[in-house]
Amino acid sequence: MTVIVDDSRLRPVLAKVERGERLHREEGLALYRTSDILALGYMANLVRERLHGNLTYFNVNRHINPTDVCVASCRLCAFGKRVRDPRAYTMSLEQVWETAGRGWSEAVTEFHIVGGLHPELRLDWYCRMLRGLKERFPQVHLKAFTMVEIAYLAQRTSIPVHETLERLIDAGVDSLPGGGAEIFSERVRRIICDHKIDGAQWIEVARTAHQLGLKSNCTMLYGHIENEEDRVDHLLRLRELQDDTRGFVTYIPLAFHPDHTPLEHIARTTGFDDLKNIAVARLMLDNIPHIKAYWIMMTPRIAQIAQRFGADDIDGTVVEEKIYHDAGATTSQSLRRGELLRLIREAGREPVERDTLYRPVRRTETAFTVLV
Ligand code: V47
Repeated sequence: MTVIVDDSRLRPVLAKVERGERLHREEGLALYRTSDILALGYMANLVRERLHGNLTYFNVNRHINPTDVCVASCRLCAFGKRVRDPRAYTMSLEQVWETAGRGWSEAVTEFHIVGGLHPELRLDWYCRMLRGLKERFPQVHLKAFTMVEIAYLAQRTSIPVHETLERLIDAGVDSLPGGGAEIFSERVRRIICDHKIDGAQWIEVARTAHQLGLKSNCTMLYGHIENEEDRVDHLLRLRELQDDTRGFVTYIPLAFHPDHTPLEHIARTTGFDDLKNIAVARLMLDNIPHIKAYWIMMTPRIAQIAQRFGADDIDGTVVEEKIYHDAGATTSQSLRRGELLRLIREAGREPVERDTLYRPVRRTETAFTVLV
């Protein structure tokens, strides 16, 4: 087949992709710097279909954000509030458990639980929350707490990170979500999230989690003040850790949403850049199995097209989303399972309902079985 690659800098990259060879820093930069979006899509789709054929994965999940109180005050964020802010909320344990049960009749297979860095909630409170969820919803996978929350809990409790993680695992954490990584460049972090753990610490918490047997996701926040070098370096640091631990399951590029943040003057990302970030990720992260086009963040329309640009996952039903909607997301807060099926089928892909660890799920309206 003749493939037209308009940008001549991409020809040697295409040859490597066809041979299944690892791409390096300079090639990552060339991928980010090109406008030849169709060549990027072609190459990323080649890798995606090699790994996953025609399948696109989704899940039936529910987000729970127990508190928006946060000591970090990151400029990138519209969700976190100071503890004395009258708009701030913190759920009681009963409210967390009640929220978990609210939503669709369709049984969820995953709770995605993240929140702010609350100065008064201790490890013990989180452990009781997890135990209460496991008692009430024993079949549901708990994907809970970013590396940033874990580092903060460990520091507040003066317990090492590995012991903090062991206690959370004992209380019911099954895996970790990918948020909070932002972008590892220290120059950029000083501006967008200066009170957060740095990139090296994020990587070390992830390494410890993986060594304890936990799987996790990983992310990169793009579309603010970072440049192409920052993006490529971020991907390479994730790839390097993955070479060591094999603990990452899915990578999710996250487009910066500026509304109601101190960085409101920054323009929103375009569909072009969103698709480019999916494609470059698929090409550079050769050791991370899945690339997710998070429909809440990139809209269902672009998430559908992303299934031809390197993504093999679209995320799930979500039910209630706060972090992106506080920052101006105009997407709906939830999609029904049937709507996800339609989006995937229209994109010409075969939908597979998965659990958090990508085991296929068989279901009726109100119950499910994970096929192992
Ligand atoms: O941790 C915060 C980022 C993350 C903004 O692991 C912002 O399966 C854009 O991590 N604009 C939350 N991004 C989302 C997230 C996620 C989503 C879906 C699936 C998974 C998974 C993880 O969003 C935060 C932060 O990194 N964020 N504020 C903002 N204004």
